[in-house]
Amino acid sequence: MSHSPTSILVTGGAGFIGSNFLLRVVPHYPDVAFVNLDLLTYAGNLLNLKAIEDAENYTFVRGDIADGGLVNRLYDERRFSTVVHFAAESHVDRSIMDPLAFVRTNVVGTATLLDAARKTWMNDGSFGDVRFYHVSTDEVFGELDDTGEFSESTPYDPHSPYSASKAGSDHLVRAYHDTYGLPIVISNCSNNYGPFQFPEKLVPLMIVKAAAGEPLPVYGKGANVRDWLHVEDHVDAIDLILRNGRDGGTYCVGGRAEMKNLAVVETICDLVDEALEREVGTARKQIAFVADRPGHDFRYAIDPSKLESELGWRQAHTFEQGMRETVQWYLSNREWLDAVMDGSYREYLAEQYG
Ligand code: NAD
Ligand code: TDX
Repeated sequence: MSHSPTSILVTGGAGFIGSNFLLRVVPHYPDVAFVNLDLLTYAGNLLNLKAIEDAENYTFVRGDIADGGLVNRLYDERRFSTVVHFAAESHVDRSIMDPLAFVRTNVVGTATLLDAARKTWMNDGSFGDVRFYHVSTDEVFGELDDTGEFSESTPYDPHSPYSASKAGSDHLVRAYHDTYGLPIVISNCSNNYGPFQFPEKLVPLMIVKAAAGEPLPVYGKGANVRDWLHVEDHVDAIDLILRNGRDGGTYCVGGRAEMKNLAVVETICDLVDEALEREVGTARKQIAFVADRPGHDFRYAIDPSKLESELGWRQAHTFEQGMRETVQWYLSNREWLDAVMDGSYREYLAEQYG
């Protein structure tokens, strides 16, 4: 059953994936009204949205998804047909240092949005053409050893406070569907890379540090494996699932691009050397193996075949080309980098790496 959005609440639209989503859909659907609700934590940045900030079909509201008064008022006033829920605390290392912040935003915040949807959208005992889209992660499935892939039927087995809080939010979304009949879809995606990612995550952190000649902190032996997907391919999948995914359905999204962390870092090193016209091999000398992340999941890999066969999704970026463009983007957007690397970021880095 397809869904035709008329008015969309996007949460966390100033973050990495949310801003890439808005940059694509706001110009693409001029007849759809978009409200971006974002608290602007350290990870949210309105600079990401410069290209659409004056669009007639776009409004920004600064606020907390766990603030029931604000959320209920927005639903009442704006009569959303649709929620696309990105807002979250998203960094695993931070969740180890401050787990309760993750429970608050990821669990309580999601529950607040769901409950407002239930109350506003239920009319004479039924829901019309409305949809709550929950953006989630492959980390809810736990970790794999050397073989196998996660799919829609993989049991949940989260290990970090981040992934446990995301698993909790997924369960709540499904509970609102099963208990109240709230129309929902969920997608669980692998690691994203691309423009506008806060430089605490592996890819932008390594690009920035490689270019600056600083040590590149690789956890453990760099043997952990992640499955990489360009953020624009994720955003494409979200738009497709939002409109054409089955009610109550779950979709796994991944890039079929599994790599050991060390190989990702070495690729970035060589691309940075090339771009800065240095001798290739220079940045690799900066690699520094550091203490492992506690509870570090060994391997993630996604089988996206349901999304491919049911909805015809195909990724447009290869890892090689996507990473080359991403390195170029960070090296040529110094102004953006300087703006996001504010005091709190430096403090955090100092805390993490001394
Ligand atoms: P991000 O950290 O870059 O952005 C999160 C955004 O949410 C920020 O703009 C922040 O200001 C906002 N936010 C945080 N707490 C809030 C609150 N209480 N109220 C309102 N806004 C709040 O995250 P991201 O990487 O863009 O991830 C977006 C979503 O996608 C998350 O739900 C994450 O779990 C999921 N996801 C991310 C990846 C990835 O590789 N980055 C992969 C799969 C799934
Ligand atoms: O400095 C580092 N050194 C390092 O070796 C950092 C920041 C990371 N790593 C390792 C840890 C992981 O194995 O690189 C891998 C990727 O790390 P992150 O970029 O922190 O991502 P990850 O922990 O895999 O989680 C990401 O993908 C799933 C996102 O942050 C989540 O929001 C998403 O749900």
